[in-house]
Amino acid sequence: MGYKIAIAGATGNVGREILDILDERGFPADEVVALASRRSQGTEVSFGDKTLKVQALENYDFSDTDICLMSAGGSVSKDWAPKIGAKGCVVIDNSSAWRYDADVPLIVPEVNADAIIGFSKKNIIANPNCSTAQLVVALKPLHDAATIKRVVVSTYQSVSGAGKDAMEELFNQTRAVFVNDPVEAHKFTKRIAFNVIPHIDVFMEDGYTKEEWKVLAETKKMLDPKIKVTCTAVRVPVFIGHSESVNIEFEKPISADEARDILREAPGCLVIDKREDGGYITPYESAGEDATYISRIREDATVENGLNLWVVADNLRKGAALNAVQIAEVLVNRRLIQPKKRAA
Ligand code: 11C
Repeated sequence: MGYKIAIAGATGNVGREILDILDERGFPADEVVALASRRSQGTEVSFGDKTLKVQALENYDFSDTDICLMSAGGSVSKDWAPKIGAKGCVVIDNSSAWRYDADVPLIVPEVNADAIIGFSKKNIIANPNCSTAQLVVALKPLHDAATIKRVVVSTYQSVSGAGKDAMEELFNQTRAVFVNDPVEAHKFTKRIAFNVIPHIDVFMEDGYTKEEWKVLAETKKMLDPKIKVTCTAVRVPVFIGHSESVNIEFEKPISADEARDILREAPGCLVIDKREDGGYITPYESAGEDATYISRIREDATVENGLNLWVVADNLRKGAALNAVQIAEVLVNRRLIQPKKRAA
């Protein structure tokens, strides 16, 4: 008997990607249910060669559902995840609502799968922010080898991280520039076409943005609270794929060649690092792929035991949907949940 899975936020960028990934990976589901707000009720979404009719989240009874993969925004998660969890359905939540709760494991399976064990306190597991997910996949094997002291990250984040409307805004602005129409900004604070914006999510009191804060808080929670992390998060006119320039200072010596060998063997990582024209990955090439790509591995001679890396991943997949499905696979493969008994 397989599992019954609900996807909350099934009409969004990440929800649709979750449906594709469940199908691609042959997740052991007997039934998959697409949920969204009442506004989207009746909309159709694809699941493999099937079409699912979207049901309203607020009318759905979770009692016989095993796992809810939720990507419906922070306020929906805050309200609904505890109610769904109380019905005995494990919520894997893609928002930032539960990530920093001490009773909610924050999981990237390649990094801290064992921490999942704490999920039963609230029946909620958090999926990290996309920029953190790819970062920790690359950092974990290097931390194990040479102990990271400090990381300086600059992100180059695609517009799909801000949703479907943001993708449309990049498209419309780009076209407007070419046909000499006025360029209108609604979703972003400034024009994104042919521009970059050093602002993602809200500003915090210390001058950092919440996106930047998430990278440090989540890296510490998943990898090691002792690691110092600082970040500048930037939106770039790319549709899919977040890129990161990562400067790392280690306690122990580690050469670029050693790091390359370690990363080549590391789960979830794919090294593309030829020191020649085109011998590196760009976000365009990462779109639709599962790997966290690492390029431009080189020593930083300005600090003791320093390395620089270029890390790229599909933010909708490893940064969101794929990681959520991998968490569900950990629950199933480790037999941490059993399918509920359902009427035939
Ligand atoms: C972006 N990283 O690129 C954000 C999207 O906390 O899950 C994901 C926000 C989050 O805009």
